[in-house]
Amino acid sequence: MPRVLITGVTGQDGSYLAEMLIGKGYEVYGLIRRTSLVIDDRIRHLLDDVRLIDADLLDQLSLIKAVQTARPDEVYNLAAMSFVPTSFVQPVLTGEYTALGVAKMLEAVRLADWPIRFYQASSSEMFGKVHEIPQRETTPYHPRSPYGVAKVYGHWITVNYRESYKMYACCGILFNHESPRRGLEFVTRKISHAVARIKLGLQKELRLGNLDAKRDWGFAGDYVEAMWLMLQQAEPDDFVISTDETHSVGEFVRLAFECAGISNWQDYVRVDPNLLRPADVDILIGDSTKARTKLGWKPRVTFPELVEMMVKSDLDAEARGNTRAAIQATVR
Ligand code: NAP
Ligand code: F7E
Repeated sequence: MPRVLITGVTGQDGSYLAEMLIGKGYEVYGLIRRTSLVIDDRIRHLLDDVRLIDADLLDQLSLIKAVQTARPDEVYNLAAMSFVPTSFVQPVLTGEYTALGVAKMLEAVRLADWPIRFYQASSSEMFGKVHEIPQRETTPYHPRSPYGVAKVYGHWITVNYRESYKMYACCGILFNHESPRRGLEFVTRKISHAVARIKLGLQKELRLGNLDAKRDWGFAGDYVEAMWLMLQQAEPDDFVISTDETHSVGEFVRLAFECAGISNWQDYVRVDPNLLRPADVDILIGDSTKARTKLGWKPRVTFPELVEMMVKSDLDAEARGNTRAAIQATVR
C-alpha cells in the first residue's frame, strides 16, 4: 500500500486529494495544526481513513517528525497562507508560511533515507502583472502581492532542490480552482453563499471589490487529479493546470444569480472600495497544453457547471442551517 503525507489536508484541495488517494488505496497521513476549536469540517467524513499528525509549517522539527512518522512515498505540500488580501496585511507571516515553509518541508523530505516524491502547490498568482496571454510554464513571473512573491520563492526552492539533490520534485502551477468547499472569503464562494442567502431572504446585499478582474476558474476535484499525475511520471517536471478560459468576477456574479432564478442582480450588488487590493491581478488565462499532452489530464467541469454546483450546494445547505452546516453538507 503506497503511503502519502499531505500538508494542508484540512484545506479545500487537501480534502479532495485525500478523498481521491484513499479511493486509490493509499495510506493517507495529514498534517493538522492545533487550534482551540477543532476545524476539520472538510475531512470529517474521512477521519476513519486519514491519520492526522500534529505539526506546523513554522516548526521545522515537527515537520521532520511528521515525515519520519508517516514514512511516505509521496508528499503533497499544500499548506500555506493562501488568501491574497491577508498577505498584504501580514506579509512577513505569509513569507514564513508560504515561502520558508516550503524550504522546511523540502529539508524534512531530504533527511529521509528512502525515496520520496514531492509536490509543491505553486500558483498562477506568480504571473501577476502578466507578461503574455495566455500564461504557460515559460511565462516570466511578476507577482502582485506578498502571497505571489512568497509562492515564487516556494516554486524556485523546489526547482533548486530538484536540480541540486536530484529529488523527484514537481511544481503544479495551478490556476484558480473552486468548489463548494472553498473558503468563504474567496470571491466565488463569497458570491455563491451570498446568492443562496439572498434567495432565501437571509441577506440583503453582496459587497464586492473589483468586478472586472478576470480569472481562469476550474473545479478543485479535477485539479487534484493533475497533482497526482505529476508524481506518477518517469521524470519530475512543472506543469500549468488550467481550463484555458477566462471569465470576469462580474460574469460569475451574473451567472450565480441566474442559477438562483434572480435576473436583477445589479439590485443586490454593491461595489465597496474597501475590498479593492493595493495591487490586483487583472487577467489570468492559462495554456495547459503541456499537462494535456504529457499527463493526459484535462478538466471535466465547465465554468457554468462549476457556478451551478456551488450555488446549488449553498442553497441546499443554507436552507437546512448555518454556514458551518454548509461546509459539512458539501463533504457528505
Ligand atoms: P486552503 O483551503 O486555504 O488550505 C490551506 C491549508 O494550509 C489548510 O489546511 C491550512 O490549515 C494549512 N495551513 C496554513 N498555515 C499552516 C501552518 N502554519 N502549518 C500547517 N498548516 C497550515 O487552500 P487551498 O485552496 O486548499 O490551496 C492549497 C494550496 O494550493 C495552497 O498552498 C494554495 O496557496 C495553493 N493554490 C491554491 C489555488 C486555488 O485556487 N485554490 C491555486 C493555486 C495554488 P488550517 O485548516 O488549520 O487553516
Ligand atoms: O479573488 C476579486 C479580487 O480572493 C479573485 C487563491 O486561491 O487563486 C486565489 O487567489 C478576484 C481578485 O482569489 C472580491 O480582487 C472582487 O481579482 O477569490 P480571490 P485570488 O486572489 O485570485 C490563486 C490562484 C491562489 O493561488 C490563491 O491562493 O476577485 N474580488 N471582489 C474579490 N475577491 C475577494 N476575495 N473578495 C471580494 O469581495
